[in-house]
Amino acid sequence: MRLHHFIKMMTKVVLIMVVMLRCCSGLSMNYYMMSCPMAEFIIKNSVNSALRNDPTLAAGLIRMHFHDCFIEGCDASVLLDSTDGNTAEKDSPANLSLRGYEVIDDAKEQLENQCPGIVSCADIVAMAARDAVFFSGGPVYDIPKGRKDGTRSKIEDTRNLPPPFFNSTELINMFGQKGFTAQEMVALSGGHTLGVARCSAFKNRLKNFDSTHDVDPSMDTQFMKTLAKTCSAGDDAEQPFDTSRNSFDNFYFNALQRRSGVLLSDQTLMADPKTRPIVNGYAMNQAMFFFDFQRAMVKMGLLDVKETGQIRKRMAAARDRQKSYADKRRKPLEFQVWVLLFHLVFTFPREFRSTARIPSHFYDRYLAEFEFLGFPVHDLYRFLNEVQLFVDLYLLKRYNKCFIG
Ligand code: HEM
Ligand SMILES: *[C@@H]1O[C@H](CO)[C@@H](O)[C@H](O)[C@H]1NC(C)=O
Ligand SMILES: CC(=O)N[C@H]1CO[C@H](CO)[C@@H](O)[C@@H]1O
Repeated sequence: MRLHHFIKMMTKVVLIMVVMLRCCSGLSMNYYMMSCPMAEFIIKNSVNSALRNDPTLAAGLIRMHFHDCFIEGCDASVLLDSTDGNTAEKDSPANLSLRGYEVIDDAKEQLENQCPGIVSCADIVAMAARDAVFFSGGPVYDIPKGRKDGTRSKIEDTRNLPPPFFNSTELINMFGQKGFTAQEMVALSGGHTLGVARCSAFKNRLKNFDSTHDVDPSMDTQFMKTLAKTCSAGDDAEQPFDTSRNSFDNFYFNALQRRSGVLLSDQTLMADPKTRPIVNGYAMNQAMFFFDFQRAMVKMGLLDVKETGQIRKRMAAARDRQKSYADKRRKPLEFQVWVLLFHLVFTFPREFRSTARIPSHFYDRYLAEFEFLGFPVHDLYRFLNEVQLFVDLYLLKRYNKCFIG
């Protein structure tokens, strides 16, 4: 009996999940599984709807995560506002073009309604970056959750960010200090497959470059003209890093091969024999870039994470430490049933999936992302009895309307 078999299998999965939850402190893939099972969905939904309106925000979200992690670890300090006598990271010149705060705020607001005080801003930033990568056509990957938010945000700390005029050696050193290999540094630089740089970040390459060259010799002459044209519109004029600024692909590395990298810190990766083979590899093999990028992002997302600390209520204000979150409000059961339903749909064995007539593009796209929800076993049985397990398209559509559309 297939149904019987399925229930038995699911019970096992749930048991394993419950054991996994008990075993580890600190960060984990399933960190919010019990305390805020909708966290992943809510964030993905905020990101997707914002990016559908403005796909250029994907770049902003990814860059935000990078800056957050490189300064004081991934602790959402990048989101803190300046106060009297303290100029925050946000307002440093290096951060002037960080964008996407509103997306994070929107997700946070919804999360506070669902499960107050549970999901940290640092985790939201990390998950939003991951979702932005996927939305733009990049790799899908899971990240550990459980970061806590920091309270320190100082403009001086932004000195830890690499400046656009760094050469390959300096970049390798700087990323090396954070524990990254040259290969990981190149893969992460591939984040520049999205977005733009403003003229102020590269105009030094166009005039009075160094004592022997007026123009950066590592740059293609035709591309030099393109950059010069962009800059004729002023310091804030934007130059896309590659030919597809909203699409996560390996065109950035192809541009470097054509000596058409926008920043000196981009082109130097091709100019330096230490990093050139990596650039060529990624330019030739997008899958390899995706694989390395995704792994390096997970690693970056773990930089100096704080496992003790606070969950900020709002992005801009550090939470009052005295306040207790012991009385975490649980979501209504009905809501959780919907979540479970959704998870079941995507964790169905293949035969069940076809029985349920779920369009295949649906689970192909999402399957990788749905971890099974941990529920006490008796709840699962009750649930299975209640809905009879048959999830038809009608239900799926209703679900979509609530949470995805
Ligand atoms: C290797 C050292 C890096 C340097 C020197 C660097 C520098 C810069 C600079 C100067 C800009 C343009 C800012 C502006 O003019 O407004 C920029 C944009 C950007 N950076 Fe980086 N970056 C580096 C690494 C990274 C990494 C590791 C990521 C993420 C994985 C990243 C993601 C981005 C994105 C997505 C943008 C475009 C932002 C937008 O269009 O709004 N960068 N970067
Ligand atoms: C990179 O920059 C450093 C510091 O400015 C310099 O000493 C070094 O020679 C440069 N390396 C290359 C390969 O240009
Ligand atoms: C948070 C924020 O956006 N800070 C600064 C970033 O850059 C803009 C545009 O220059 C400034 O207006 C912001 O103060």
